[in-house]
Amino acid sequence: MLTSKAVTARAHTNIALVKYWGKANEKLILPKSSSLSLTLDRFYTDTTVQFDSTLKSDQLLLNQQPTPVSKKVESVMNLVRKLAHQAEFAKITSFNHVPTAAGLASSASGLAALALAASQAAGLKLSSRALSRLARHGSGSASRSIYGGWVEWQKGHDDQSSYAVPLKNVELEPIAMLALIIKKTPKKISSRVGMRRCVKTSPYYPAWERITDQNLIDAKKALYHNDFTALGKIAETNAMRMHALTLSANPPFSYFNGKTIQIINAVQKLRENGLECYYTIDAGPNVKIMCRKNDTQKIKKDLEQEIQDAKIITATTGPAAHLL
Ligand code: 2P0
Repeated sequence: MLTSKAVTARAHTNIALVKYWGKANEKLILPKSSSLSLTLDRFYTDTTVQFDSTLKSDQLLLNQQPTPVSKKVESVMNLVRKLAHQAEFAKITSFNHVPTAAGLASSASGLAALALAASQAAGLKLSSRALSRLARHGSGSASRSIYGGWVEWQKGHDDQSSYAVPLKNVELEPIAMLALIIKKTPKKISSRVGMRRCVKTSPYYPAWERITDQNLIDAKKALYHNDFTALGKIAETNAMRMHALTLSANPPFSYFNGKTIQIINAVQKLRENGLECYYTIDAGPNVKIMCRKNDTQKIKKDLEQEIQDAKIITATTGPAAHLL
């Protein structure tokens, strides 16, 4: 047979509240510390993989555009070929249901969807844990997008022991995550390069490792004790301390722009007015705001008044990666 069957998988993106920012092993993508995230319903990637023995290399169509195969995609595909003992290349068709101007990370959903679709198309039936490890080889944060809901990526110490696990029986009340999509400013420094620079040059990195380990313990406690306030405070300080690493790197850099700062101030004002919400920011200028589900409309309305031309998308808990 020249071609395998075509398999399509969907994986959702995730937002880390205790963030991954640094590798202990760059080749295997082992993180310096464990991280914790929520998988989101509104942002996802659909990816179809079909192996074809007539192809001379992997072919990628991303959002209907022929696109060069990135190192991240290549890592996952090569590992699938190794595990399946096969040499065929594949046609990969991927569509990101993440607003293009969003600057929201699509590598988590993209590489998780690829891991599931490619492994299935190659005839492998991997466990969720093995899938999480496979996705990790593409992109660290993709290891968490194999699961729905609250997820912990356990850093481990080698290829076998570094994978994500779903957090079961979480008691936290329903929350929403408002994604504020602000004008896209081109990202000059990728996450991969940015975190490497922080590990190598920020004198605060050892403090980050220490505080992140403690943040993870406390965030899980908050999840199991339904303590929204504690979780929000941890998320906010953890995000700001990650960004303090970029400011203290050499040469220094920042993912913030003016709008980012404006939104941070707006969140502080909302809290002063009695509407409890907390922000978190990844490797880009966009801000995500966490609030109780019941407060969503009020907070959205206030933010729309406060921040001009920001598009706000309300997300909540999303499902595990699955086949379509
Ligand atoms: C996270 N980020 O925990 C952190 C917080 C961005 C800020 O994981 O080099 O694309 O492929 O492992 O996963 C983004 O980095 O990096 C990321 P690689 P990745 O979500």
